[in-house]
Amino acid sequence: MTSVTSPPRGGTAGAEAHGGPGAAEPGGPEAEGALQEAFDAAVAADERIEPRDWMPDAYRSTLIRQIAQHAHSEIIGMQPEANWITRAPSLRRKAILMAKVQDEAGHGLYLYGAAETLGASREELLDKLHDGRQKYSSIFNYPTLTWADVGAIGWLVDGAAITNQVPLCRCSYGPYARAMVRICKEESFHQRQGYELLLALARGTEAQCAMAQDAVDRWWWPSLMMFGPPDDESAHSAQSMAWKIKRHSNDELRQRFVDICVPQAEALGLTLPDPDLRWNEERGHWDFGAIDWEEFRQVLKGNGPCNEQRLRRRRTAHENGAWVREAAAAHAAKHAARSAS
Ligand code: BYC
Repeated sequence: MTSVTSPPRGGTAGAEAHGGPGAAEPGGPEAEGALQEAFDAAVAADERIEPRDWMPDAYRSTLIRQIAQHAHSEIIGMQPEANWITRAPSLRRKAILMAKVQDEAGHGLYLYGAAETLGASREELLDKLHDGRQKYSSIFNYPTLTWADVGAIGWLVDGAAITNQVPLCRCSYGPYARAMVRICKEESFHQRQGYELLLALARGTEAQCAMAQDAVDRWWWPSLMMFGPPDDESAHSAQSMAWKIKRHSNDELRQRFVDICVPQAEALGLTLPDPDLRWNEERGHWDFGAIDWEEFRQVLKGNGPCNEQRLRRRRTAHENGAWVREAAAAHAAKHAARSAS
């Protein structure tokens, strides 16, 4: 998008939106109004907002909040699965799991990179994660008790993530949308590996099948919570949808996910732990039972089963990596000094 380029870098583009150069004082309230109008028109026309473009402060801070939370989820999300790398049951499973966990680190990097285009540095965002000022997804505060949890995470957690993230590929902010395209491709591989892992267990011995069922029983409800609070309690949905950051509401995406999972569970030969699950002919969707929103609130407050452990481990990893960051900075400074001389 070029029409809302801010005046310092983009000249008179904003004023032109108001009827030609000179229509408004650069930087004055009229110019600001013209920029806002051009921004609104670009969003309405489904154009992409790019880093150089003018954008309302609240749009910028909403994006930073959501992208940061997403990036944090990716790197904290490495922990529950990494717990099983040393105990994967075969070399093949170990190689696949290592690749998946590395992919999550890569997703974190794309997303921190997208947040940097909005003026939020990675250091600042990590500080906010480490001292609890920014959130990460509730789902990663649950423990991975058995090998089948790796399958359940792939099938359900990555499945929920894809359902949520595919529409984000059409997000109005260019760098976030483009990062999501690549992330979604990798997430769909992750989802398939989880499904295939669970299928192998479900078709295995009685004990393996029971382990798969137990994992699905524990991960189903927390996966539904990944989509966020119900629409009537979602603080940001309406504005984010108006800005075309989010394309669907939390409840719409949650329903879409349930509709996808029911036939998949049947194909796996596993049961979803919800006695109220039934097809609603009139709605053309699966009805499902009540979600325990008190559990969700507690997890968000830091009282989930693994909140403390996840953050402690993240802070330790960050401290242990300090020498790498220092060495990289010293290396970059040396090269900059050399090229300057
Ligand atoms: N957990 O107004 P709402 C992955 C917060 S990782 C924690 O509906 P919004 C993967 C919300 O932030 C996938 N917090 O908010 C990695 C807000 O609090 P603040 C992670 C939640 O932003 C490794 C408040 O509740 N995906 O794929 O409009 C291995 C009110 O909510 C949660 C993303 O992050 C939650 N579940 O909508 C495997 C996707 N839900 O910020 C897989 C990008 C809500 O006001 N994010 N909150 O303090 C989004 O799409 C949106 O941010 C949400 C929430 C749908 C999550």
